[in-house]
Amino acid sequence: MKLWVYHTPEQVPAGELPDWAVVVDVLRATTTMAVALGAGATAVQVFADLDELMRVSQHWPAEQRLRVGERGGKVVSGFDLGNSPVDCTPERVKGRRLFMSTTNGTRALTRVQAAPQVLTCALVNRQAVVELLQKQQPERVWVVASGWEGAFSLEDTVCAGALLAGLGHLATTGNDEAVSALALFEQWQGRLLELLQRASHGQRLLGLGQAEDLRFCAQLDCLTTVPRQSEPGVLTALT
Ligand code: 3SL
Repeated sequence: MKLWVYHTPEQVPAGELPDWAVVVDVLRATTTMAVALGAGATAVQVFADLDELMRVSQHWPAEQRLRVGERGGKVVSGFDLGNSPVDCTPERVKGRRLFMSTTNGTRALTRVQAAPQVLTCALVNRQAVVELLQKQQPERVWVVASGWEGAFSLEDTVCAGALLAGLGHLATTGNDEAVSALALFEQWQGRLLELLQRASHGQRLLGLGQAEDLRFCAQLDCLTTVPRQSEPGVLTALT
């Protein structure tokens, strides 16, 4: 198995696809997806565009849907939730489909949605994703970090490194970004919360009063749910 790491969806090579794509947005979209599906949400449907989300979700029964919208770290006005994993309690999400649009994470998913297999990964479900990769052994895997508006992010890169560390000798690195992601994880693995607090998007979220979200997202391997694309743009739980 060979892993390539891309720091942003824009870096992903045009006109090519891997066997598997693993999308990462530790703060906070892919953490929230793992929590919501683990808590009984029926699916998470992602949209790059808010108007399209409203258009599609209005055909869904109101009691079976939740609209999740985030821009700039804040809840989109009129939406039910704003991409905080701690809001996704079973009481709130069980039996419902989440219609979700976030600044970067949902865009990264849209970029690779044509790949034969698409998963999402965060620190919280890293080991579950490692185990799935160990079992299925795809040849070419792209780890696509969401970054922030086209720029590198520490939190997504450390998660890509955690994935490589978990795979150990089963995976070889396909590009320099993969080598440096592994080095970042090796350097910070005992201080993940501190790294998230230093990251620019971590700082942005702290400024918005989201310290609890950072603590939650910094936990390694505490969930067993793997969100997997079951149809284009729709993720369901693999447990
Ligand atoms: O960029 C994204 O997709 C979001 O996860 C950002 S936030 O953490 O919800 O602000």
